[in-house]
Amino acid sequence: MDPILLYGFPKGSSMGLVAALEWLGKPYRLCRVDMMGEMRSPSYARINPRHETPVFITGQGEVLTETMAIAAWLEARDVERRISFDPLSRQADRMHQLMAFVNTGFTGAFAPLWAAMEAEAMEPAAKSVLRAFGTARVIERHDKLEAMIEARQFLLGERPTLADAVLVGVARWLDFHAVAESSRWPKLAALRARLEADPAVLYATALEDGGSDPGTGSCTGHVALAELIAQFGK
Ligand SMILES: N[C@@H](CCC(=O)N[C@@H](CS)C(=O)NCC(=O)O)C(=O)O
Repeated sequence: MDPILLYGFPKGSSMGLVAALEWLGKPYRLCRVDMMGEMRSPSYARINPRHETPVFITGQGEVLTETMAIAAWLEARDVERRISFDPLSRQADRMHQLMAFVNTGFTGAFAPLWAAMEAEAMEPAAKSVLRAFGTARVIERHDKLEAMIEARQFLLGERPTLADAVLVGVARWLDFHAVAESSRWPKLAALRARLEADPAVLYATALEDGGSDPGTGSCTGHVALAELIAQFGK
Protein backbone atom coordinates (compact mmCIF):
# COMPACT_ATOMS: atom_id res chain seq x y z
CA MET A 1 0.00 0.00 0.00
CA ASP A 2 0.99 3.64 -0.37
CA PRO A 3 2.28 5.19 2.88
CA ILE A 4 -0.06 7.66 4.58
CA LEU A 5 0.87 10.90 6.35
CA LEU A 6 -1.50 12.30 8.98
CA TYR A 7 -0.93 16.05 9.04
CA GLY A 8 -2.44 18.57 11.43
CA PHE A 9 -4.30 21.82 10.91
CA PRO A 10 -4.26 24.71 11.65
CA LYS A 11 -0.61 25.66 11.15
CA GLY A 12 0.89 22.24 11.87
CA SER A 13 4.61 21.63 11.65
CA SER A 14 3.62 18.58 9.57
CA MET A 15 2.80 20.82 6.58
CA GLY A 16 6.48 20.60 5.65
CA LEU A 17 6.35 16.80 5.46
CA VAL A 18 3.48 17.08 2.96
CA ALA A 19 5.75 19.28 0.84
CA ALA A 20 8.59 16.74 1.27
CA LEU A 21 6.36 13.95 -0.05
CA GLU A 22 5.68 16.07 -3.12
CA TRP A 23 9.39 16.75 -3.63
CA LEU A 24 10.09 13.02 -3.19
CA GLY A 25 7.69 12.16 -6.01
CA LYS A 26 6.61 8.67 -4.86
CA PRO A 27 2.93 7.70 -4.35
CA TYR A 28 1.47 8.56 -0.95
CA ARG A 29 -1.85 9.26 0.72
CA LEU A 30 -2.83 11.89 3.27
CA CYS A 31 -5.14 12.26 6.24
CA ARG A 32 -6.07 15.79 7.39
CA VAL A 33 -6.41 15.99 11.17
CA ASP A 34 -8.14 18.80 13.11
CA MET A 35 -5.68 19.42 15.95
CA MET A 36 -8.18 21.44 17.99
CA GLY A 37 -10.85 18.74 17.75
CA GLU A 38 -10.42 15.14 16.59
CA MET A 39 -6.74 14.95 17.62
CA ARG A 40 -7.83 15.49 21.25
CA SER A 41 -10.47 12.73 21.20
CA PRO A 42 -9.72 9.55 23.21
CA SER A 43 -9.80 7.41 20.05
CA TYR A 44 -6.84 9.34 18.57
CA ALA A 45 -4.64 7.84 21.30
CA ARG A 46 -4.95 4.52 19.46
CA ILE A 47 -2.84 6.00 16.65
CA ASN A 48 -0.66 8.33 18.78
CA PRO A 49 -0.97 8.15 22.59
CA ARG A 50 0.72 11.59 22.81
CA HIS A 51 -2.12 13.18 20.79
CA GLU A 52 0.20 14.83 18.28
CA THR A 53 0.72 15.12 14.56
CA PRO A 54 2.51 14.13 12.38
CA VAL A 55 1.84 10.40 12.26
CA PHE A 56 2.95 8.19 9.39
CA ILE A 57 1.61 4.80 8.32
CA THR A 58 4.35 3.00 6.42
CA GLY A 59 3.85 0.91 3.32
CA GLN A 60 3.81 -2.14 5.62
CA GLY A 61 1.03 -0.65 7.74
CA GLU A 62 3.28 0.19 10.71
CA VAL A 63 2.50 3.37 12.66
CA LEU A 64 5.46 5.76 12.98
CA THR A 65 5.39 8.98 15.02
CA GLU A 66 7.90 11.82 15.54
CA THR A 67 8.98 14.13 12.75
CA MET A 68 12.62 13.01 12.85
CA ALA A 69 11.69 9.31 12.60
CA ILE A 70 9.34 9.99 9.69
CA ALA A 71 12.00 12.08 7.95
CA ALA A 72 14.54 9.26 8.46
CA TRP A 73 12.07 6.78 6.92
CA LEU A 74 11.70 9.02 3.86
CA GLU A 75 15.46 9.62 3.64
CA ALA A 76 16.20 5.88 3.63
CA ARG A 77 13.87 5.39 0.67
CA ASP A 78 15.01 8.48 -1.24
CA VAL A 79 17.37 6.45 -3.42
CA GLU A 80 17.33 9.11 -6.12
CA ARG A 81 18.46 11.67 -3.49
CA ARG A 82 15.75 14.19 -4.30
CA ILE A 83 15.30 15.43 -0.71
CA SER A 84 18.45 14.11 0.97
CA PHE A 85 22.09 13.15 0.32
CA ASP A 86 24.35 10.11 0.35
CA PRO A 87 24.17 9.10 4.06
CA LEU A 88 27.99 9.02 4.29
CA SER A 89 28.42 12.54 2.89
CA ARG A 90 29.23 15.75 4.73
CA GLN A 91 26.00 17.24 3.33
CA ALA A 92 23.96 14.48 4.99
CA ASP A 93 25.64 15.22 8.33
CA ARG A 94 24.89 18.91 7.96
CA MET A 95 21.29 18.21 6.93
CA HIS A 96 20.78 16.10 10.08
CA GLN A 97 22.37 18.84 12.20
CA LEU A 98 20.01 21.50 10.83
CA MET A 99 16.97 19.23 11.15
CA ALA A 100 17.83 18.42 14.75
CA PHE A 101 18.33 22.09 15.61
CA VAL A 102 14.99 23.07 14.06
CA ASN A 103 13.05 20.13 15.53
CA THR A 104 14.38 20.66 19.07
CA GLY A 105 15.33 24.13 20.36
CA PHE A 106 13.88 26.16 17.48
CA THR A 107 10.47 24.45 17.58
CA GLY A 108 10.47 24.15 21.37
CA ALA A 109 11.04 27.89 21.76
CA PHE A 110 7.46 28.45 20.63
CA ALA A 111 5.99 26.19 23.35
CA PRO A 112 5.41 28.99 25.92
CA LEU A 113 3.64 31.05 23.23
CA TRP A 114 1.32 28.16 22.34
CA ALA A 115 0.68 27.52 26.04
CA ALA A 116 -0.18 31.19 26.67
CA MET A 117 -2.52 31.21 23.68
CA GLU A 118 -4.31 27.93 24.39
CA ALA A 119 -4.69 28.01 28.20
CA GLU A 120 -8.11 29.62 28.55
CA ALA A 121 -8.25 29.53 32.37
CA MET A 122 -4.75 30.93 32.96
CA GLU A 123 -4.32 34.21 34.89
CA PRO A 124 -3.32 37.17 32.64
CA ALA A 125 -0.13 37.67 34.67
CA ALA A 126 0.95 34.07 34.07
CA LYS A 127 0.16 34.42 30.36
CA SER A 128 2.24 37.54 30.21
CA VAL A 129 5.24 35.80 31.80
CA LEU A 130 4.93 32.90 29.36
CA ARG A 131 4.65 35.26 26.43
CA ALA A 132 7.72 37.27 27.48
CA PHE A 133 9.74 34.08 28.04
CA GLY A 134 8.63 32.55 24.72
CA THR A 135 9.34 35.75 22.79
CA ALA A 136 12.89 35.95 24.15
CA ARG A 137 13.51 32.24 23.39
CA VAL A 138 12.15 32.49 19.83
CA ILE A 139 14.29 35.54 19.11
CA GLU A 140 17.41 33.86 20.50
CA ARG A 141 16.84 30.68 18.44
CA HIS A 142 16.23 32.81 15.33
CA ASP A 143 19.55 34.57 15.94
CA LYS A 144 21.28 31.19 16.15
CA LEU A 145 19.57 29.79 13.04
CA GLU A 146 20.39 32.96 11.07
CA ALA A 147 24.07 32.39 11.89
CA MET A 148 23.83 28.79 10.63
CA ILE A 149 22.31 29.69 7.24
CA GLU A 150 24.73 29.84 4.30
CA ALA A 151 24.35 31.94 1.13
CA ARG A 152 22.46 29.25 -0.82
CA GLN A 153 18.99 28.98 -2.35
CA PHE A 154 17.84 26.50 0.31
CA LEU A 155 19.31 25.28 3.60
CA LEU A 156 21.64 22.74 1.97
CA GLY A 157 22.08 24.12 -1.51
CA GLU A 158 20.15 24.74 -4.69
CA ARG A 159 17.22 22.38 -4.03
CA PRO A 160 14.96 21.91 -1.00
CA THR A 161 15.64 18.94 1.27
CA LEU A 162 14.17 17.38 4.40
CA ALA A 163 15.80 20.15 6.45
CA ASP A 164 13.75 22.76 4.58
CA ALA A 165 10.65 20.60 5.07
CA VAL A 166 11.17 20.46 8.84
CA LEU A 167 11.72 24.24 8.92
CA VAL A 168 8.93 25.53 6.68
CA GLY A 169 5.96 24.42 8.80
CA VAL A 170 7.44 25.92 11.97
CA ALA A 171 9.12 29.13 10.71
CA ARG A 172 5.75 30.74 9.94
CA TRP A 173 4.87 30.60 13.67
CA LEU A 174 7.01 33.75 14.06
CA ASP A 175 4.27 35.68 12.20
CA PHE A 176 1.38 33.74 13.73
CA HIS A 177 2.52 34.70 17.24
CA ALA A 178 3.59 38.20 16.09
CA VAL A 179 6.98 37.79 17.79
CA ALA A 180 9.01 40.10 15.54
CA GLU A 181 9.35 41.20 11.93
CA SER A 182 10.78 38.38 9.83
CA SER A 183 13.07 40.95 8.12
CA ARG A 184 15.09 41.07 11.36
CA TRP A 185 16.75 37.84 10.09
CA PRO A 186 17.46 38.60 6.38
CA LYS A 187 18.90 35.19 5.39
CA LEU A 188 16.05 33.31 7.03
CA ALA A 189 13.49 35.73 5.56
CA ALA A 190 14.85 35.17 2.04
CA LEU A 191 14.86 31.39 2.56
CA ARG A 192 11.29 31.47 3.86
CA ALA A 193 10.15 33.57 0.89
CA ARG A 194 11.66 31.03 -1.52
CA LEU A 195 10.17 28.08 0.32
CA GLU A 196 6.75 29.66 0.75
CA ALA A 197 6.62 30.32 -3.02
CA ASP A 198 7.60 26.73 -3.83
CA PRO A 199 4.77 24.82 -5.59
CA ALA A 200 4.95 21.90 -3.14
CA VAL A 201 4.67 24.24 -0.15
CA LEU A 202 1.80 26.15 -1.78
CA TYR A 203 0.10 22.79 -2.37
CA ALA A 204 0.66 21.65 1.22
CA THR A 205 -0.63 24.96 2.59
CA ALA A 206 -3.72 24.84 0.37
CA LEU A 207 -4.58 21.34 1.62
CA GLU A 208 -3.95 22.37 5.22
CA ASP A 209 -6.37 25.29 4.74
CA GLY A 210 -9.03 22.91 3.43
CA GLY A 211 -8.58 23.87 -0.21
CA SER A 212 -7.55 21.76 -3.16
CA ASP A 213 -4.51 21.76 -5.39
CA PRO A 214 -3.66 19.00 -7.88
CA GLY A 215 0.01 18.97 -6.83
CA THR A 216 2.35 16.73 -8.79
CA GLY A 217 -0.11 13.82 -8.85
CA SER A 218 1.90 11.72 -6.38
CA CYS A 219 -0.87 11.98 -3.77
CA THR A 220 -3.31 9.15 -4.47
CA GLY A 221 -6.00 10.51 -2.16
CA HIS A 222 -7.09 11.48 1.34
CA VAL A 223 -8.21 8.89 3.91
CA ALA A 224 -10.64 9.57 6.78
CA LEU A 225 -9.11 9.55 10.26
CA ALA A 226 -11.79 7.19 11.62
CA GLU A 227 -10.89 4.67 8.91
CA LEU A 228 -7.18 4.83 9.79
CA ILE A 229 -7.84 4.44 13.51
CA ALA A 230 -10.07 1.43 12.83
CA GLN A 231 -7.48 -0.18 10.56
CA PHE A 232 -4.15 0.72 12.18
CA GLY A 233 -4.99 1.85 15.74
CA LYS A 234 -3.91 -0.21 18.76
N1 LIG B 1 8.09 15.62 18.95
C1 LIG B 1 7.00 15.67 18.03
C2 LIG B 1 6.20 16.93 18.29
C3 LIG B 1 5.05 17.09 17.36
C4 LIG B 1 4.17 18.24 17.79
O1 LIG B 1 4.42 18.93 18.78
N2 LIG B 1 3.12 18.46 17.04
C5 LIG B 1 2.18 19.49 17.38
C6 LIG B 1 1.58 20.14 16.17
S1 LIG B 1 2.79 20.99 15.24
C7 LIG B 1 1.04 18.89 18.15
O2 LIG B 1 0.48 17.91 17.71
N3 LIG B 1 0.72 19.47 19.31
C8 LIG B 1 -0.33 19.01 20.16
C9 LIG B 1 -1.46 19.96 20.28
O3 LIG B 1 -1.55 20.90 19.47
O4 LIG B 1 -2.31 19.74 21.13
C10 LIG B 1 7.53 15.65 16.61
O5 LIG B 1 8.61 16.18 16.37
O6 LIG B 1 6.84 15.10 15.72
